[in-house]
Amino acid sequence: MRRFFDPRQALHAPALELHNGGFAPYAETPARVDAILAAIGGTEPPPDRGTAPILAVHAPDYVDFLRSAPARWAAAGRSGDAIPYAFPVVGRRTVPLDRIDAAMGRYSFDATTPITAEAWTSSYWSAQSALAATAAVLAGERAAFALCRPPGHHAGADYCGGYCHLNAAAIAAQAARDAGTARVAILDIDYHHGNGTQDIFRARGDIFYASLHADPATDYPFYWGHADETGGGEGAGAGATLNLPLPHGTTLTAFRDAQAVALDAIGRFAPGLLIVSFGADTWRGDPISHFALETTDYPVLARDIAARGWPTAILMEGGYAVGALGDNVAGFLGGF
Ligand code: SP5
Ligand code: ZN
Repeated sequence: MRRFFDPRQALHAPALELHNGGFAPYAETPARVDAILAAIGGTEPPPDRGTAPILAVHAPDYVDFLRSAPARWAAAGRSGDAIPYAFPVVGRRTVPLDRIDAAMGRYSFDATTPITAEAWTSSYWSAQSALAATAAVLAGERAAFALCRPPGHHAGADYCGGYCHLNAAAIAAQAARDAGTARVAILDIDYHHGNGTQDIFRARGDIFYASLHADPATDYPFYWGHADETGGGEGAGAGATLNLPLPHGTTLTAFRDAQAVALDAIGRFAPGLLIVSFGADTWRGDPISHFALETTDYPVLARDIAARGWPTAILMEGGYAVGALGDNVAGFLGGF
């Protein structure tokens, strides 16, 4: 399987994140990259397809903000990573975003996603890796992998959050549509609900989004991913979103059954391309998650997906147990 990654994706390295009322070491560390690379062997750098495929998904003002926020933070006299602290939730309205803190809150949905000086560069190349894997599949490869780090599925069209700045899966799905694939399905098996991906496509009927994740009644991101969110907007998106929340302690049997439900729904949609948002934070020892999958479960899950026969681009999302991450990712790719 071809595998894509650019070394610039490892530059983004926030020091701390807000966690349970204090600052804790940032879980989405570039050490994740080293662990995965050591386990899967060599990768190819993606070609540079520029900002057009990113702007096909993300708002231009949001992209401008991501690129300029670190300099604005420094110009305000701050050291360290840019982190928001005030959000326009109450009385949401349009205001001038001249002060960096107003802009930070406007374009973020949480305070766990610093915008470092390298956030744009790393996220840009993460998106390029996703585009390269998708292009390889559209050109005839059975499957391809993009080591998308930073991850993407929490980022919306105009907001960051959940360690994500650009939504690589959404950018890849839209690029496939623009290349002529009529129907694209996204299967999201990260521990967390992919709220950004859902938001970006929720009103559309041409891109199906199915997600298995920890029940948002107990887990981040709380405000999305409930079973009654089935897609919407004016008509076309109704029924093109499928959320399958799962309880803490979920093991292979229940996860595999839920994945089969998602795959059956995707089968009825009949996609020309499948994009898998793959998170290894479903592993039993993940430091921020509460499922109980074993390393030996990942090849099983991957084989179930591969058996459906759809051309498939596999994109990395979460997974924070660095010591087990390489085996879990290599196992999934090997099983596929
Ligand atoms: C892509 C992805 O998996 N994003 C997950 C974002 C989860 N953020 C909320 C959980 C915060 C846990 N913070 C732990 C800090 C430990 N040092
Ligand atoms: Zn996750």
